[in-house]
Amino acid sequence: MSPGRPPDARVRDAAVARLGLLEGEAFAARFDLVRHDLHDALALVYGEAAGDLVGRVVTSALDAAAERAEPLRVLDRVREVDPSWFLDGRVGYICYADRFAGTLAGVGTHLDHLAELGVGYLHLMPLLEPREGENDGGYAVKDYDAVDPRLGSMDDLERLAGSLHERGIALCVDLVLNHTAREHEWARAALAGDPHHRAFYRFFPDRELPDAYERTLPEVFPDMAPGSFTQLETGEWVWTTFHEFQWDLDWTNPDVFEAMLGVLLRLGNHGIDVVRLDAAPFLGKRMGTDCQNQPEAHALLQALRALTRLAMPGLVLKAEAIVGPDQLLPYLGAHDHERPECQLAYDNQLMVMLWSALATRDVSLAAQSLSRRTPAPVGTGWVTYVRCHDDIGWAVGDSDAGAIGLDPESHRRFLAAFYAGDHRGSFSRGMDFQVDPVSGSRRTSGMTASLAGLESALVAGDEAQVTAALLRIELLHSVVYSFGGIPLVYMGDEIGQRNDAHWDADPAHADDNRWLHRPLMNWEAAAHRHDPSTPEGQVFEALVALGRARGSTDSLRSDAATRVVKHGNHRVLAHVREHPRASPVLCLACFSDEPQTVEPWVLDAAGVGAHPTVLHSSRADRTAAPEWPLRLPAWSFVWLTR
Ligand code: OTU
Repeated sequence: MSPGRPPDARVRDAAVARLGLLEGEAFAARFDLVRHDLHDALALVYGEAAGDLVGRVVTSALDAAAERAEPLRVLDRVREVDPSWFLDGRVGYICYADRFAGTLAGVGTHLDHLAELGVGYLHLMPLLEPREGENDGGYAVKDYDAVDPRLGSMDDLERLAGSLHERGIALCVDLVLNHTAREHEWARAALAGDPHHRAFYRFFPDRELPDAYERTLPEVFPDMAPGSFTQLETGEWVWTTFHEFQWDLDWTNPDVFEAMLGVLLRLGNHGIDVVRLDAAPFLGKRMGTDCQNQPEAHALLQALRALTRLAMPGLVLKAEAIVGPDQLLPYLGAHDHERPECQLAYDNQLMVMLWSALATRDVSLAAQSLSRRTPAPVGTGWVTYVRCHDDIGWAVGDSDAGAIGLDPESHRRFLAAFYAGDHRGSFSRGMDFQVDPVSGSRRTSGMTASLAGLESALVAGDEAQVTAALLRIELLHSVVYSFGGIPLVYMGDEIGQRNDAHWDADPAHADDNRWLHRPLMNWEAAAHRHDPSTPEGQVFEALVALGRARGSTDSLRSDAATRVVKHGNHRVLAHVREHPRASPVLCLACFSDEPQTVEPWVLDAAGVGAHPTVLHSSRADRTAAPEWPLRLPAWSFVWLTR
């Protein structure tokens, strides 16, 4: 198209007729912005069929815009003015609605708890209606248009979103794009032989193609769900990347795109602010590859983004892609072709690096890998976290390890052994997850407090170790709160909750030890959160204070710039945060059982002046005017500013 061509008159007329002059013109202007991206992205996947598909999906977007409730349109307006609205100083929180509060209505009764922590972003784990029995923590959805009846109804969800919005809290909900439960009506129709719905999934008459694909497919759950295909009673095979009851959708079928777009737009209109797109890397499959991060997966996400921008510009898409840093950045739209994609993605690398530094008392690997990263594009950002509902995969990059003289494979083995508690001198009480019988690789399950040594210290009644563990928990959060991105607190971590000793009591959970770290919220323990003589009180107070300090300066906003500073002490992680509206903040985190010294020349590199003041510091040391060389107590941190 030539520059200066007038906006598409047909779309404009239709939009003005449906939405009125103001909103219709705005819709047409947005269409003008996204139409090439939309067409090109769809053409990459659907070829010539993309032309007609664009017409149909733009109509769906217009329908969704017309159905959008007024309070949500108000949010859209405000967020179009400030598209980085979610990248401010807010703190995030993740929980399972049922394990946190029984039901969605129950969640609404605990908003004060969240407000105390400064939460402005609430991620509720999968809440759409799952299959009965084993359902992978809700990631096997039977009906995308219904809430799990045990949690409540769609009306309850809308009501909760409304009360959250009144408090300025954005609601994030999961949408599983890659697969449905085999009990979903599409899958049932496919099983019954309906050709339209058979084309929603990937069936194979025999093992020929599955074998060919499996030559290059890694296994996600090698222990509890080996292989990527499942044989049906009819003898044929269906693609199941995860469990046998999770059938992968065939996104090369435009009907799948339209159906899932409908699901996404309806969720947005129920008042969801952020949609977590589960297993995003898996949407495109190509023979001879690992079937992750393929160009089709990106094109599909770009098309979904173009359409949500069109219909509901206030909606944020978050990619759940637990992949290496080089594969990750494209999910935020940093491609050669620069088409906008998701606005948020998980910073898995930071999490792994923190646990690595904690076990080794050495930040060299963290500083090496975190310093060579490309910043997130403007208007996008990370979610940072100490723990989440999944296991920790020991993703240590070969070249980063090599750069500091570590053997990557033995370091990965060390970390898995350390956190499973198999290593002499380990304070951790985690468990191995998915030991791969072929490669021997192991991942780790466990709550933050148990991995950081609080569980072992309390059991041993070792006061000094309890203190050290509490400091380690605070230290880990200090980095997650200050590194850039929305810091996500994982339910229970705010009170130092330990592993669920009875995680395998429910037969549907028994072969998945990720339930070790998916406990019921211990509200009895949480009642002590204001009592500084308890572990609960100490962790909670630490997180409240971190949230407050974070919110006190634009330099700690999620989208402020981050720079890792290399300095003389390999036990202290140093990074600077910078924002044009505020003084820079230098964050120092001491990963050592011994006090550490930091030389004054780090101040020059950081640009915080020769006599910085303390913005916030660890409970281990509340000195207001530090002397140089700076002495940092064991497992402590300090945030310095001009
Ligand atoms: C996600 O994780 C969820 O977080 C898991 O809880 C689900 O079991 C899974 O999807 C299936 O729905 O492989 O080990 O790059 O790492 O999608 C967890 C993304 C997983 C994958 C991720 C997946």
